[in-house]
Formats: sequence, C-alpha cells, structure tokens
Amino acid sequence: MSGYKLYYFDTRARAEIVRLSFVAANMEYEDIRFTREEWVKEKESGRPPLGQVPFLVTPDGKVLGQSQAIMKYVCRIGGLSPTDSFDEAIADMIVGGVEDFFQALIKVFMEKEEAKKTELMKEFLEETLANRLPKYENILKANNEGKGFFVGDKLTYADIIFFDLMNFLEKGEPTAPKALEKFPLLAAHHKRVLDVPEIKKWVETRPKTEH
Ligand SMILES: N[C@@H](CCC(=O)N[C@@H](CS)C(=O)NCC(=O)O)C(=O)O
Repeated sequence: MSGYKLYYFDTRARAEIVRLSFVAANMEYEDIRFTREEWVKEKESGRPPLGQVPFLVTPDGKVLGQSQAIMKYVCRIGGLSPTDSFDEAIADMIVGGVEDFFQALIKVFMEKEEAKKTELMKEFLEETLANRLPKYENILKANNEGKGFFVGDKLTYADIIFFDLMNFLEKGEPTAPKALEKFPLLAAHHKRVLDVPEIKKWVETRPKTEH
C-alpha cells in the first residue's frame, strides 16, 4: 500500500493549505507537481473527480478533489480539526471568508491590463481586506482573549488557511505580513502559527515559487 499522494502544479496557490496541513499533522505524503503537459494527460484520464487540481489519492486508492475538502480531511485524521461542533462551524466560517478573499484576488490576477490590475489590487488591499481584517481580529479575540488560535486551544485548519492567505499576499514570504501591521492580535497569531516547528521548517525549505 502506498502513502497519500497530493497532485498539483509547481506552485503554492490552492495546494499549500493541504501541504501545510500534512506537515503540521506530521503525516507523510508525496507532493507531486505536474507540468502542464502531464496535467493535460491526467485530466483526460478522468481520475481527478472534478477535473481539477489539487486532488488527493489516499493509500487505499480513493480520490478527493477541492483543496478545502482535502485540507479538512487531512486535518480530521491528523488531529487538527475542532472537536466542538460550534467551533467547527466558526472554523468553517473562517474558511468561507478566506475563500471570499480568494475570489476577489482571482479577479485581480485575471485582469490583463496592468493599470487596471494595479487599481484592483489597491482596492482589494485598501477596501476588501482592510474592512474584513478587524472582524478577524474580533473573532480571534473572542477565543482566549486572542492569545491562542481561532478556535479551541490548538492549531486547526482555520489557523492554517488564514496563515496561508497572509503568506500568499506576501508572495510566500512568511514573516510579518504588511496587511497585519495594524492588527496586533492577528500579527501575533501569524507568528504563533509560523512558530509551529513543522510549519517553520516547511516554509523555510519549500520550493520557492511565484504564487
Ligand atoms: N475550488 C477549487 C479550485 C480548483 C482550481 O481552480 N484548480 C485549477 C488550478 S488552481 C485547475 O485545476 N486548473 C486546471 C484546469 O482546470 O484544467 C479548489 O479549491 O480546489
């Protein structure tokens, strides 16, 4: 029986939350990075359930798509899921909010005209993100005065996905995201996640890619 296999391209983007979950849970997996040509063949094979990457193949050959579903599955079996039902709902609310950010960012990245792209990114940082971050600071503060993690008393996928979004905005540079400068609790939370030894080791040694 082989181990877990995660398939994606040679970028962080949608797969990084799964890679971070595997490393934080101390679970072995194979990080398989398709070239575009390999992906075309793989897609034609019909194996990816929704015709997309990332997808996961489990040791017993089951296949799962959608990055957030894979992240939650890995965290569930790796002990990084909330145990209380309401905490789980809060964690999922955080995941949904990060997806809102991602959708807004996709619009920025799809824009071909440079001037318009710069304008959209400015709008994303100064409006979309700036309006939402105080709300994330409040959510964090509501749990243990903001001294720990988003829910419960240990790292969960809610912390991982938020950490990864901030990394993404900093082009993969993990330390002190500029967006969190005015949010001391979120900035300290970011450092707390980065200081998880397995996460620190991974972000320091992972392949350097643009996205
Ligand atoms: N919501 C999906 C989005 C997946 C997605 O858009 N994947 C893109 C790469 S980021 C893809 O498969 N592109 C290749 C294709 O569609 O052929 C997720 O989070 O997994």
